[in-house]
Amino acid sequence: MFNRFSAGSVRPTGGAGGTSPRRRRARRRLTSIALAVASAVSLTAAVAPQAQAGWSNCSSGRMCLFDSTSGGGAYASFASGSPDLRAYYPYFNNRTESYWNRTGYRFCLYREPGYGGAYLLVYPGRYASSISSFMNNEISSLRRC
Ligand SMILES: [Ca+2]
Repeated sequence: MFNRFSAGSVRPTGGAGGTSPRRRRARRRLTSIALAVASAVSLTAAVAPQAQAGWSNCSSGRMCLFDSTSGGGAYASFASGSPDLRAYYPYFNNRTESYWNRTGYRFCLYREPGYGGAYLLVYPGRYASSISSFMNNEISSLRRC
């Protein structure tokens, strides 16, 4: 079941668009928890991961999500993100257990489709071998942020 995604990079989809005032307010409400999560992650993510089969699937310039911890299992990679993993990468909806941001941009990984709910803020070059239980297997959309 992993072969479909492990064969190569998945084409990114555009995720540009405006942000509604309602969404901004919702995001503000969740900022504190998101920042707390991001802080916890960044403590363990300052150095590039060791070269291993799983991590090495992630090419420079891509934001990579992995189905298992430590860069394991199936993966999907993105240049700019996806507004709805349910629609565009159905296997990966609510599947992410580790990630690596090999882009020069900050990325936000959201709990809900449409860039909704709590999010993880991932700085350029950062990775996580595992993510907090609140966000583990919950990521449903992502974009540069
Ligand atoms: Ca979700």
